[in-house]
Amino acid sequence: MIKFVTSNRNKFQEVKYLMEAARIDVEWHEMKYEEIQADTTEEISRDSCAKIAGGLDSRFFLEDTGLYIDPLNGFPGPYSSYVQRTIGNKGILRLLHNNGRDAAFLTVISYWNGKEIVQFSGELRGKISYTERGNNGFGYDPIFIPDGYEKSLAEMTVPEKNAISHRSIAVLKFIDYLRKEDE
Ligand code: ITT
Repeated sequence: MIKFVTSNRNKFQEVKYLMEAARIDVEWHEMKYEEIQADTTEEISRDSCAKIAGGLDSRFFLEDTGLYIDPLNGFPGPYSSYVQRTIGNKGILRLLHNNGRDAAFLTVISYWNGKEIVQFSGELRGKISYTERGNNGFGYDPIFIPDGYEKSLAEMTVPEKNAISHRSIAVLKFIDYLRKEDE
């Protein structure tokens, strides 16, 4: 069994779907933790993991995700959580108005195996839409259209999002690692 530390039910749902398919038993450790302000998603993810390691008696992982918008020089990136809570998707659309729309999601998983932290990352490139679309998913999903698709992530089901997402790319690398670790 492995614990996933997150306060976000949707993240857990997406990850559980992938791990169950790989026959890995994952348990939701529902917990909100303080995140440092740092320049990269990698640093934030590692710092959070290091702070929690020692407090949990089993192996666990967590992940930090950021939305990086090219015409805003990568903003909100490591501030994605704060920006979603404050100006939200409507605020992002207002900020962009007629600018370019290229963007990427980046997920960095940090896994504490009892001795050290190992990281796995995944990226999804796409475009910020002109309006919010769809009722599925969470966070920035209604304004993100993956490259090669017409639908926003919020117009996709969990399996559709999982077939391409930043989170699933990172999780599949992690699953691969866990398999080798257990050999
Ligand atoms: P944790 O407890 O796991 O930290 P969180 O929701 O605070 O949950 P993050 O800090 O990683 O997670 O997320 C930063 C912001 O990006 C937050 O507002 C999320 O809603 C949003 N976000 C994360 N993953 C996303 C995804 O796959 N699609 C859309 N928005 C996402």
